Order: sequence, then structure tokens, then C-alpha cells
Amino acid sequence: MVPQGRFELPAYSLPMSYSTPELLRLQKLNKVIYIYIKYELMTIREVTLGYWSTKGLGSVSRMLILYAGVKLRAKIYKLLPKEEEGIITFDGSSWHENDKVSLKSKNSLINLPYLHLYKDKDEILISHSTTILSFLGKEFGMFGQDRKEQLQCEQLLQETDDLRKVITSFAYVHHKKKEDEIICAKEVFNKAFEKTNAGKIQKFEHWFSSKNATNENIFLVGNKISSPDFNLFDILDLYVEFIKYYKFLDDLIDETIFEKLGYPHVSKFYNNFKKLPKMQKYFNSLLYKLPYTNKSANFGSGIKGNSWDHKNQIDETPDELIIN
Ligand SMILES: N[C@@H](CCC(=O)N[C@@H](CS)C(=O)NCC(=O)O)C(=O)O
Repeated sequence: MVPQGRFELPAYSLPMSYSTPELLRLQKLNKVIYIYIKYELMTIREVTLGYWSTKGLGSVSRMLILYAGVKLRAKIYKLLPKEEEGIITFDGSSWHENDKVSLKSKNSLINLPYLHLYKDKDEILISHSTTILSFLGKEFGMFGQDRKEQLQCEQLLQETDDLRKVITSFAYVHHKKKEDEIICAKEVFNKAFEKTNAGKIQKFEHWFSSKNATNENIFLVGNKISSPDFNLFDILDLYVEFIKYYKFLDDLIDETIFEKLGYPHVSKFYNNFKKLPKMQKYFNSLLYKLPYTNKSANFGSGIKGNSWDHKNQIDETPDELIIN
């Protein structure tokens, strides 16, 4: 039964009062329309993510956006090697002299990766990979369920980043001799995989075993996927490429590498993540085929861990890729 009496329309509606049931029904409808319009404005339907034509620091945000089912406009910039008199230089003007100039007027800190979107009349333009990941995680409900879990997410983003730095600081160094490169690669391998408290991967193994992560959906925080899961997967995937390239194991099958190295939970996490149905859009896209590092890197900029071969390889990545 519709209650009788005097009813005020909400502040956002017409400043009038009504007393008949018919007008009360219109009032309710008005509210529903208002909520719907508000929801439409608040919902992020499309985002732009700008980064180089590599995975680098951009791939994690790209995969999170696709996982969330949001339209991704991936702006892709190319670092182009040039050889003059035997000296190779890298031309990044596709970014530095183009979009960077205009975007800088909106954000002085603009960098790659950057995230650009509109929400509720606001234009949002941010840089710094972990800031982007925490923003996207919060927007898409992938940043923990309460304050405790949010703090876990924050810490894990930093921890996964530390794990990334171990390998990327090595990847961009060019060694005079292959033997020197292999010695340094071995140091990176030890730093990441050593079983002492100083080891990087053992922290994640300990984290998973402490939270009794034995179920099928093995995630870092609670029982739900969150931003740091994407970061951890991306970095583990890079380590898989690294271990295969330098042949640090006899058994070089992606699915068993971490198990063989004595990290069963990490292995389970890695394999489970690869099978997530919502991740398949990313895995089947060109974005997953991009090299891990940029052209100037010694490791991972070319095919299967090799360096980019500027004499025989051409970067044919499109400048923009839209994935729905
Ligand atoms: N702290 C930043 C580092 C960003 C950064 O170093 N970006 C590199 C690629 S990984 C770049 O080439 N930036 C382009 C620029 O300096 O404009 C982040 O996490 O995003």
C-alpha cells in the first residue's frame, strides 16, 4: 500500500511537495533515474593506459584493466634503436616529443606508464606504476575487503616491486663478456631464490603458507584477487623467462619451474593465475606477446630473453590497441 501524506522530493529533484500516490510513484521513479544516472557517471567504462611497446611497468595495469572487463585503450610508444658509425642510440621521441608534452600540462609528473580516464565529470591522469595499481585496484574492488587487507595490498605492491627491481637492474646492464653476464645472472638468481631469510621469493612462499593458501583460488590477500596478485604473476613470468634463458634448471617447463626450485605455493599461485578465465583476454592478446624489457636492455628485449636484434627485428606494434 502506498502511504498517504506529504512527501518531499529529494534535494536533487524538483523543489516541490506532493501528496497523491501517483506523484509519490513519480517521486520514486525520479529517484531511481537519479541513482541510475549517478551510477552511469561513476562507472568507469574505458581507460587509456600509455606505455612503451614492452611489458615493463605497463603490463600489470593492462592486465588488471582487462580482467575488470573495462575497455582498454592501450597507447603504445616505441623506443627505436639507431646505429650511426657503430654506435647504437635509442630514440624515444614518439613519447618524449609528442604526448608527453601535452600531458605534462595536466600533470607535471607525467611518465610511462600513465593512466587517463574520466569519472563522474573528473578527468584523472596519473603516473607511477604502483599508484596506478592501487587506484585501479580500489576502483575495481580488487584492493582487499577491509583496512587490514588494504594494508596487506599496499605492502605487497612494494614487496613485488622489490622483486622486480632485482631482475630489471640486471636486465639493462650490458656486459663486455658473456661470462660476466652469466656471473651477474647467477647473482640475481641467488638473490631471488635463496632459501635464507634474505631471499626474495621465500617471502611469498612464507606468506602463502602462513595464510594456509591451499585452496584452488590461491591469492595473496584473502580469497579474492587483488592488485598485488597481478604484479606478482607478471614478475614471476619474467623470472620464468630468465631461468629458461640462462638454463638455471634442467627441467625448463614453465608450470614446474617454481615447484622444482622448492616453492610449491608460489608454483600453485603462478599456475592458477595462468588459468583464470578472466585473464585469457590478456593472454590471447598482442600485449602478452610484447617483450619484457625495452630495446636498450641486454636481457628480455628481444625474442625469448634475447636482446633486441636491431638489424633483423622491426617493431610492428601498433601505436594504439583497443581491447574491449
Ligand atoms: N616510478 C615510476 C618509474 C617510471 C619509469 O621509469 N618509466 C620509464 C619506463 S619504465 C620511462 O621510460 N619513462 C618515460 C619518461 O621518463 O618520460 C613507475 O613506477 O612508474
